[in-house]
Amino acid sequence: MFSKVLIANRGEIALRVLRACKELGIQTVAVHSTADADAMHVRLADESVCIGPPPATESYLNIPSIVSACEITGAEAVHPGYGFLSENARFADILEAHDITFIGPSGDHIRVMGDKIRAKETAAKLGIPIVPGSSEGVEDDEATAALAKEIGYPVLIKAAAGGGGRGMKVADGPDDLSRALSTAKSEALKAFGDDAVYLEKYLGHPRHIEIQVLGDGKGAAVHLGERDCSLQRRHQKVWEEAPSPGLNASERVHIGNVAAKAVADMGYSGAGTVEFLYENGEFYFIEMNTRVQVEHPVTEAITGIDIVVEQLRVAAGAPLALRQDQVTFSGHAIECRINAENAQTFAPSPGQITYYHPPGGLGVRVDSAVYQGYTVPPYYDSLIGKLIVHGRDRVECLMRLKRALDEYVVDGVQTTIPLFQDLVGEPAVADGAYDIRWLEQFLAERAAPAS
Ligand code: MV4
Repeated sequence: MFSKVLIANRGEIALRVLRACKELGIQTVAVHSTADADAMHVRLADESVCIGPPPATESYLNIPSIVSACEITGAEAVHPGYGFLSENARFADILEAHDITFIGPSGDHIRVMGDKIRAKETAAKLGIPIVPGSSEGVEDDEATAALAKEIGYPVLIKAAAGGGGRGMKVADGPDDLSRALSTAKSEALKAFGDDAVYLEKYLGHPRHIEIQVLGDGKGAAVHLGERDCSLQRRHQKVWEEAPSPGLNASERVHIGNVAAKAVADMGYSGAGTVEFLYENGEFYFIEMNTRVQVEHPVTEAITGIDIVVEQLRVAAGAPLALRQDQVTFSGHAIECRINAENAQTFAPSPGQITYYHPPGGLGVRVDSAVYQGYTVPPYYDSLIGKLIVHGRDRVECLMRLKRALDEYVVDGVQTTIPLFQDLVGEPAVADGAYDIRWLEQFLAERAAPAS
């Protein structure tokens, strides 16, 4: 095992990784921007290095500064958390060239999955069902129109370098295709510096189902079941749960085994997530994430497996100690992302937390790096905490969630806690009868109620 790990992140995930390191007896190095000098991850780490000014491009995304911080402190490995450099293949390659272990998959696996066309092609070869569509990039020509006609409208144009929903354009019919293609291309060029786009059948009301996987890079892999992340606003997840209220037991076992086998065959190393859209009993691969995700605790709650500890073990060269039959599922878990935002408008609400009281009790976990007196800086994402609740079944989980939300007090900044208090009382949420369209529709109706 490593003796010293540098954590190239901030906020709750930096603390999450730090805790796993402590349990494994690993020394920790925090890095921080000048805006985060008072942050909890800096206080709790064994050592810390200031890596630049507040803008992330000059600090948390500053590769030379982070490599220097490793050399100064003698860190043997870097955990990137999520966001920032976590899916940057060049960063993984640079660390390797410096004999520093990137705690994650190889640069090549990150690169393949970062190109959404190559990701789909790879998934299809590995036996994963994909959304019907183009097998390559498309241009505005007769071949594209013919393919769209064959697949059937509506179709969706997506950026190859995209992901996260940016630059997607729907074409409802043939007259719409040329416009969708050209706007998608110009937006992709602007956002990613790459105008390659591809075409898919548009699914109207799917659920977002993702499978958590762990591979050891030596051909062994397991899945830890699915998470349902259908409740999103502007491509930001709001509420995640496991198991999905929309799947039955045989679908769950089937798609989990498909994902685990693919990851094993790829020789993938570390934690990953295989993302699907699920509609009318069918799964369609859309993307694979090659990092630990924000919502990993819901899987930890129902499996008892510490995903970050497993990432550290595998990165240190240990074979996967888990066999699929040792992964068991118990009960139900829900995560709410608590943001420092206005719960109606979602306007960011940075500032000082003047009073802070997180909830507790049986089945309640709060992953947060804030404390009373802490000032939420305006430079980064507005996540201030994740409330993860576990129950023996979904009904118990919802009861506990409602209670925990009522107990959570954050003064001085606005938070999205009131949104979750509304959501737990909504019949569609209580019944688990939602899809990827439901939340935006709910928020639109709530903002402008029909008279
Ligand atoms: C889709 C889709 C419908 N049909 N692909 C959005 C982000 C990216 N990861 C994939 N996304 C979508 N891809 C096809 N062929 C609808 C979405 C989508 C979505 C997906 C998951 C969760 C929320 C969403 C919100 C809007 C659109």
